[in-house]
Amino acid sequence: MAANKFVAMFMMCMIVAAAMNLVVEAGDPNGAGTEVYKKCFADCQNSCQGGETHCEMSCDEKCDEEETRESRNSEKARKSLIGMAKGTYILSILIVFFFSLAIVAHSSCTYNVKLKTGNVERAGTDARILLRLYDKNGNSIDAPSLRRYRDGPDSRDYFEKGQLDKFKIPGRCLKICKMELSHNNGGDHPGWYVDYLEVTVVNDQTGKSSAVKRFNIKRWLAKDAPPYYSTSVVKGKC
Ligand SMILES: [Ca+2]
Repeated sequence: MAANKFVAMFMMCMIVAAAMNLVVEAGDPNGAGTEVYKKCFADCQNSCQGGETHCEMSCDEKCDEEETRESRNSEKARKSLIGMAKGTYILSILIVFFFSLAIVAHSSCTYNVKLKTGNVERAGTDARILLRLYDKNGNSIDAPSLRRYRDGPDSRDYFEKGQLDKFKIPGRCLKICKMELSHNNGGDHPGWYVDYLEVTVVNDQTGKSSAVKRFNIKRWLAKDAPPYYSTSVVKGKC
């Protein structure tokens, strides 16, 4: 959902910056000058000594100059404000741009793993399970003790006969095409019959989920079981 927040923030920055621009543009550059003229003329007439016509003419001339001067000053201030608003506008766009770059650079994912132990005699194991998920470039997400990433209660007995166990592994975002599953051959009856493993990758920033990637295993990971006599398996082609 972070992407939606990002878009909302971006839109808000654009609106605020545009509004600032509009407010400044809408300001009347002559408004201040006209008020100045009126006040100046009134003051001037009050203090003027001489004939009415003489006073009007001299006050008009004097206040006209003052009005022009004031107009020039307010036009300068207006231009400076427009400059600032445009600066803010560009700055807000730059901030949002670099913020989005940072999000992309630090995108993280959660790997939701479902693991099905086969429904055959002594299929379960208490051995320590290791899972590695690979992308086509050989980059991997490693879970050296899968139980540690359990998506369920600690009290549950994982990797038992016929069970579907769930795990959540955090890591950087990769497109998974291969997996390696193995165990340390520890505990009583360590031999383990694995049915299948499924992975779904969820992007933590966008909340978007990949398609389910399923690896059918259907074999023993055991030192004493044919045909492999091995506690590790690699599945998937990249
Ligand atoms: Ca077993």
